[in-house]
Amino acid sequence: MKIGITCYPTVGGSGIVATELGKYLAEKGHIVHFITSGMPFRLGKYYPNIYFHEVDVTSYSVFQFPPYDLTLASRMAQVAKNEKLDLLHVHYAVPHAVSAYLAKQMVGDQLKVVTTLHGTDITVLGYDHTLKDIIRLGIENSDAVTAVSEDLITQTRDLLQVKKPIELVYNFIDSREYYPREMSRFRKDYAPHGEPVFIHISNFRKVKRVCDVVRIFHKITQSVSAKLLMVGEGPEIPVVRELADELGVSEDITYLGKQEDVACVLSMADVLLLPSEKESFGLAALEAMACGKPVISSNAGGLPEVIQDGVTGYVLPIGDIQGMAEKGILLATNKELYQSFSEQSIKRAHGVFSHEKIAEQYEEIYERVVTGNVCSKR
Ligand code: GMT
Repeated sequence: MKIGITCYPTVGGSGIVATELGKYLAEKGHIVHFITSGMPFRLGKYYPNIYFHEVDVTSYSVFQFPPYDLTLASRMAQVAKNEKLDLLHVHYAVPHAVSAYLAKQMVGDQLKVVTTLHGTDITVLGYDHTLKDIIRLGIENSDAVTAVSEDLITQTRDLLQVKKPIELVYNFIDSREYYPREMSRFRKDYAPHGEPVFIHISNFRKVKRVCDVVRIFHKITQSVSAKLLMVGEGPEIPVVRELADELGVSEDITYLGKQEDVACVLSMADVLLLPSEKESFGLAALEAMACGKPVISSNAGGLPEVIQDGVTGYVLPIGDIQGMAEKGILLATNKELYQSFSEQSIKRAHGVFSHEKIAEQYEEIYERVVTGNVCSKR
């Protein structure tokens, strides 16, 4: 099939999933055209069957704001016509599903549109009355719509009252990349006395409740000597640093910034802390599990669908700092329990969320919309 993919190309779960999906589909013989505002960050080198079309937004003196959505729609239509695309798979309803709808108007109904909802397009923007109707338009006019968790499907229905069937397709990890790596030599730099190492990975936005991470870690260190690795960059970093100073744990925290080789970084740690306020899926949790690292998380959004409470980690109410710290201490001090959680994490991540399995689900959806058999599974 000839597939156009649009996503946000910067670091972020949705961009990662879209790019990895495109790479794997190309490996399977599909022709994949990325139509994005910049080179997706996991697509830096040459891959056969993959093409990149940059959306270069025109600036013109009368425009107060550059018209990204319209430029994207035109570019989608151009690429679809030139390359005879069968479908556009867009990640994020706003504006990508809306631009794809416009592109379809220009190209004709033979161009099919599959929209994947990732989270904040619904759980944050869905509350915005100025955007609600246009998000609904994008969803209702897609030929198929998927969401990355059951929770996100429910939220989309509740917030936007969409009638369109929404299918569940979980996110995935490439099992050939996400597995436990031998990193003990490097781990020593951060935990020289064999201390347990906690890790947090995110874009350090408010919804991630990164200050909870520091508070949980602080409570843990009151019982066990431990270390914390902070991975990623974002607006909350200065706040977090200040809090860590206040609580006297700065010496035990290392900020690694953005990292490309997440599997290696995760392999230097023991437990991932993810106490988010909103998390439609929690790709970082899945990546950690795939590398054998249990996760202590909040029960936000789709996290309980990814982490099996009491088996591959612990899922506690949002803001339960004390409870999360207690579970951290438990995993740091009970070797047998930790071993079992670690093994179960690998088994679940590579079993339920493997790239082969999830890519097949997308291929079935593509096949269905392209051949015209649009009956949905839900
Ligand atoms: O988590 C973020 O802030 C980034 C955002 C994105 O645009 O990539 O993540 C969303 O999509 C990911 C991929 O489906 C999910 O794993 C994240 O849970 C989701 N984030 C939120 O719902 C806050």
